[in-house]
Amino acid sequence: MSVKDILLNSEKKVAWLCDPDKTADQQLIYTAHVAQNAGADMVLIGGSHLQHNGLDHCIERIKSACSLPVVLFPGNCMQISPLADAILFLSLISGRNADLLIGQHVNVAYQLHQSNLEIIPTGYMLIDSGMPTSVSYISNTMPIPRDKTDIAVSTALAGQLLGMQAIYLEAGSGAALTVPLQCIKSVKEHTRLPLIIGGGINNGKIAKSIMLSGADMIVIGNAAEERPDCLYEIISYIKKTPFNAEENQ
Ligand code: 1GP
Repeated sequence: MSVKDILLNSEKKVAWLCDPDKTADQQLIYTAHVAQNAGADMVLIGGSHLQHNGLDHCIERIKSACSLPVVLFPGNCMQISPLADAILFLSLISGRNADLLIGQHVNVAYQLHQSNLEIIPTGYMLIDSGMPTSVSYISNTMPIPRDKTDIAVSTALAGQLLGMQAIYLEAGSGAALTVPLQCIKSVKEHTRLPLIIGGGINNGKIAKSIMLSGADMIVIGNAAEERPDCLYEIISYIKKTPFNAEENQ
């Protein structure tokens, strides 16, 4: 099954986000086992700022430990590896930094075109989480204010009209405040693309409310890095929940 098919199916999905800088080999292999056994749907790999060039090595380790699809989640055009299965080809549509809207993409377009990677054009949107995050600093962009749901909806719609195949609402790695539920609800109501939510999701209760608000997939990074077994708790909470949007009102 392609990654796009997984994103489009009607199930609620969970991705483990692996930061190749922060995960030692043993923990990487352990977390990959846990992700698979807990019922995660895919592994994302990348980050807004990597200090080491360990991407290939990391993907090899993950693939030796689990059979989940590995999807690149690149912070820049250096984070490309042919060993992955797919790439979220992110355009930072909430920002006005031309390099992250189209510039980095031009740098890798030919390489991607020649590769076997499945390409998933994704509208990437930063939502303010109450304090500066690595991704807002590194990208040199301002996130969309938390209460400006109308701007988030218009931005996501613009992404859809431009031909994106998924929308990712990002609060930032380790965010104290996740993407507001009202923002998730409104973007979901007004668009028809798979909706991915990440940043600060660290327990089953939060994960469930985000799913009930309309997320199709949530991304768990920091929490799994600190305590890999939390994936069991979060995923079982989600997979056993009958998702009825009215429950969250
Ligand atoms: C960050 O959305 C991801 O890009 C995941 O965030 O590390 O806070 O889970 P966390």
